Amino acid sequence: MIHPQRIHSLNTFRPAEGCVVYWMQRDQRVEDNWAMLYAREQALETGQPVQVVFCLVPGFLGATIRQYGFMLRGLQEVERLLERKGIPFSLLTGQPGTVIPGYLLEVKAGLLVTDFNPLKISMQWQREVSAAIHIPFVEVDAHNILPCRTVSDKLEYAAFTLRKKVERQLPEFLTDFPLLMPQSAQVSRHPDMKTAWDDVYRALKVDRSVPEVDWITPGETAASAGLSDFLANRLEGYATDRNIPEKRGQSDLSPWLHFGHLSARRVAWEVQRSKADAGSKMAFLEELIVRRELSDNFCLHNPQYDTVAGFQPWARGTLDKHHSDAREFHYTPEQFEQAATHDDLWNAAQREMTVTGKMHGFMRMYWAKKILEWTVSPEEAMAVAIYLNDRYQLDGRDPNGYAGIAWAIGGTHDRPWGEREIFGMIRYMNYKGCLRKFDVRKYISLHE
Ligand code: FAD
Ligand code: FO1
Repeated sequence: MIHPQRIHSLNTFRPAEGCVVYWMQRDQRVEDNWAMLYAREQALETGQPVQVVFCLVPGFLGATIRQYGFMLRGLQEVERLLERKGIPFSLLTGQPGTVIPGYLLEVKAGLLVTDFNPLKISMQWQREVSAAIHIPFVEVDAHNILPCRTVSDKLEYAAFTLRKKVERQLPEFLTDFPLLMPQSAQVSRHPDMKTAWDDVYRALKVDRSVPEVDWITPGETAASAGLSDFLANRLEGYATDRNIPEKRGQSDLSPWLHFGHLSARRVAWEVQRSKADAGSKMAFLEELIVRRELSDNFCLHNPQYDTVAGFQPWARGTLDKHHSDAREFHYTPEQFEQAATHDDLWNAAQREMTVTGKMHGFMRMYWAKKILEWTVSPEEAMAVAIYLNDRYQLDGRDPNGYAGIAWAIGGTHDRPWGEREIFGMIRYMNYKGCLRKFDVRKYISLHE
């Protein structure tokens, strides 16, 4: 049932007696989750119970209460939905390398399953846990439609090289999900065994100066409703509307995709079957499948994905050549953060992000490219863009963000363009270009 190419063994221990534990990280949902289905399947095969654990790590990549609040409410629903399936859920707090091994001993686990995440921090957690356990440890790619480790075995330079591989393999992987089989309530959990979510929320050591947002509800039930709303109202016309920042032409699915409340495969499955115009379906699937999976490929095969060192040689060369070009404007991280530049369009995009937690996709390109233009070096530009993106975006701290910022500032997955000041041959974008493309005044008025 689970495609073998989704499964990646992290050690060579043979299965031992004991329960199956799914250490949930990136794919924070019960249904449509290949890692959950694999853990359940292994439990059925060995006649053992399965249970789920999530390790709450304070200070994850600079996340604030905006992201942790969203995530914790989504996890509360995970616990509720698992309860209905007779599958226990436990929330641990601390560094995974410290708390997971002890937990596995306590519950006498015989197999540990986790989901796939190409970010360095998650790979580090995986290594630390792996070094401290003596039971089989298996990673399942529950995030990508085509498993990242096998759709390509190398760093892809552009969408077109990955697209060919995606098109060839898609039919094999874009299959439907089976429902998660309930298990007879193992340990009928004592009510006070349930997670004290309010206490967890209050006790969490996290920056609370970035307010939570209320335009989107976390969790897999709300995500599924959000998908239906997009399919019914915004997929038609997506091909043209998605690049008009003053319109709500995008799906607004990224926060749920980032936290795994929604499976990309579910989205692709429903989009393929929708009656919307073919151009919009194709444009959307290109973003959802090729662009998104290209980001995972970028982070898996290029550990320097968040630095200038991760740029292609041609890009590093051209930016070096223009390293000391005069900058007409220069802003400090605080001025950027307060949307205090000379550019009213850039300021509006920054405010959209700080207020709503989600900047329009088209504006993210302009936003990041101007940071390159108004800082003293590409190194400073990367640091400022990643800091602001991951502090304010609900969908931040994601491979899509590191790939998107590297695209904008370092031409990753792009080609060389005509050479100019500061940018060298990195694609340039400017205010005049925006005026030609959309109603700048309208967009600015929406984000005063
Ligand atoms: P839609 O247009 O509805 O697209 C649907 C889905 O397709 C998205 O949720 C996403 O999973 C995928 N997708 C769309 N565009 C891209 C893209 N360019 N690259 C990769 N996947 C894509 N995306 C994030 O998830 N987190 C980030 O932190 C992030 N930072 C970015 C920073 C910059 C500088 C740039 C240029 C892009 C960034 N993106 C990021 C990619 C993209 O802008 C967002 O995924 C998209 O705007 C999310 O909104 P949506 O779900 O409504 O998009
Ligand atoms: N993953 C965890 O396993 N534990 C956490 O405490 C955690 C916090 C967190 C906060 C913000 C955020 O955007 C992501 C967070 N993640 C956490 C990771 C997330 O679920 C994904 O694994 C990564 O963002 C990779 O996409």
